[in-house]
This record gives sequence, C-alpha cells and structure tokens, in this order.
Amino acid sequence: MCSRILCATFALLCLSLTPCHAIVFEATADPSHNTTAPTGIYADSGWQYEGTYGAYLGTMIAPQYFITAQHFGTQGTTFTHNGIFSGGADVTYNIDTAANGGVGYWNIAGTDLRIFKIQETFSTYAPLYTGSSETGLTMEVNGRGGPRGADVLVGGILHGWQVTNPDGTARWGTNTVSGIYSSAIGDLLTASFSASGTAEEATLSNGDSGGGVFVNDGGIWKLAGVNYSIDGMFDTNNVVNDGSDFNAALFDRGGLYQGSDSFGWTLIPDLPLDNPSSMYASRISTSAAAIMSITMVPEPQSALLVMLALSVGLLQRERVTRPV
Ligand SMILES: [Ca+2]
Ligand SMILES: [Ca+2]
Ligand SMILES: [Ca+2]
Repeated sequence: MCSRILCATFALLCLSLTPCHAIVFEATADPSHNTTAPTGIYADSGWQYEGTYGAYLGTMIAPQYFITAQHFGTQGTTFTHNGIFSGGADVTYNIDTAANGGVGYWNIAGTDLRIFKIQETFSTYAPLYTGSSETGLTMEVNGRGGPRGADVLVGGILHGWQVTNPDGTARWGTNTVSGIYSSAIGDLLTASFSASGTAEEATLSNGDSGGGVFVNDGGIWKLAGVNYSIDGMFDTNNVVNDGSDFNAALFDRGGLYQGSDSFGWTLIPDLPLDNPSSMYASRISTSAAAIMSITMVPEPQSALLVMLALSVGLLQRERVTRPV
C-alpha cells in the first residue's frame, strides 16, 4: 500500500486520477480468475516477464534490470520471478542497492517509472514497445490488487463495482488502448472499462501499480506501460466528509459524482451511451531512450571489438597519411 501522503501528492498533480490503485474483470467476480498463465491468443503476452517486488509487480526489461512504479516507494531488496509467471520454481534475485551512485535505483525524470538493477542475471526479459501507435492495440495488463467488490448501482441499475483492498494475488486481464493522456507525470496510456470490450476486459484496482501493460506489435507482445492509476474517486452525492465516496471500476460513470471531498465533485450526466471509467499506465515509448540509456550497457566483449576496430582504423589512417 502506498502512504496516504504520497497518494495525496499525486492526486494534486493528477487531479481526478487516483494512483496506487487489481485487476477487476467486467465478466466475472471470481477472485481466482486469470491467476495462472494466459493461454490461447493471450499465451506469452507479458505475464511471463512479471515478477514480484514487495507487495507489487515489476517487469524484467534487460538481463539485469526490471521496471516498476515510483509512487509506492521502495519495497525491500529482492525481486522474485515467481513460478506462477515462469512455469518453474520461484527464483529470487538481489537488488544492487549501491546502483546509480548509491541511490539504489533510477527514476525516469518527469514520470512515475523506476528502474532497479539486480546482482544476478534474468533468464528472460520483455522487449520494449518503442513505436507511437499504441492507440487501438489490444493490451494485456498484470497486477496484484484487489478483486471486484460491491455493486455500484444508479437508480437500481448496475454501473460497475467498487474496488477492494489488495489481496496480493497476481492476475492478468485485457483491454484496448483507447488513447494517450498527457499528464504532469508524463504520457499515460489510457484504457476504458468497456461493457462490451475484449474477451478478458479488465481495469485496475488498489494495489495493481507497477504491473506491466503489454501490446501486440505485429505478433510480438512488448512492454508498453506500467500501471499507474484509475479514474476516481466516485460518490452518489456531493456532500463532503460524509464517508460516502469510493473507488470503482465503472462501465458507466453516468449519474455519479467524480472528484474528491478536497477538490470538489462533478456530476456526470447519465446518458443512454455508457461513459466508462479508465485506467492509466505510464507510457514506455516516450521514455524508451531514457530507459535504454540505463539498461543497454555495452558488453565487455563488444567494447573490446569497438576498441579493436578503432585501432585498426588508426593504423590504416596512419599508413595512408604517412609520407613515403
Ligand atoms: Ca475497453
Ligand atoms: Ca459524500
Ligand atoms: Ca448511462
């Protein structure tokens, strides 16, 4: 769980976005749904690159690096590629706490992204999505937050479900990237919680932060985002401090108030067309260069090759320019 102070800080920056918030499914309330590796068209769609970092998830992105979110703070000194993700035994790696001059991690400036280095070497890691065409792509999303909670009714009609406290169980779901939202903490991928969406339509809940969002780029699933937040909060009234506000996954926000007791409430009109709530994930592509400047350290072997090539070049130049 992130601290209330950090949550408040981010709420200020992001206005209506509520950070630190599991995968909630549109089609089922079953808490054991999608708690094992995806199969069929979603086989190997990203789940295999996830691992646990404290109470949260991170994604392996290079032989010695994983990426996660900043806003929940540091979560200990290990990262585990659990058997549920790998299909094998749990393997726990030790974080290099002296990395980056003793900081112990790298923050990608202007974003919620954070990179850690491990002392050992991962057996697998995710490719990064570096294009700019995420919108409209099918996405797979992973998290360890709470399952679907109580019904949210407007005039007796179901509009979605409240989110619950994290249960620590990793789940995967799917959605479609609906757009890019430029925020104070960088570009965010958005995806709406659609009543008639993807086969495993899902959105985020409390505790899903840090999990990876993957898109299918011409048949290859690549890391395109890191879970950050959801729309919220919601209320059935605009009376402040009566404790009636809640966080929710809504396929229709119509008829509910959105906002907060601190910053005020806005009534969302209840129209015939659904107006779903969205999830937000820190966009990888706009930070890909910054990420790779940290993770793409030259291998000793290729450095040696560069040096060899350089000396050959120097010798040749010397030979050419030497008067005879
Ligand atoms: Ca959707
Ligand atoms: Ca209220
Ligand atoms: Ca409606």
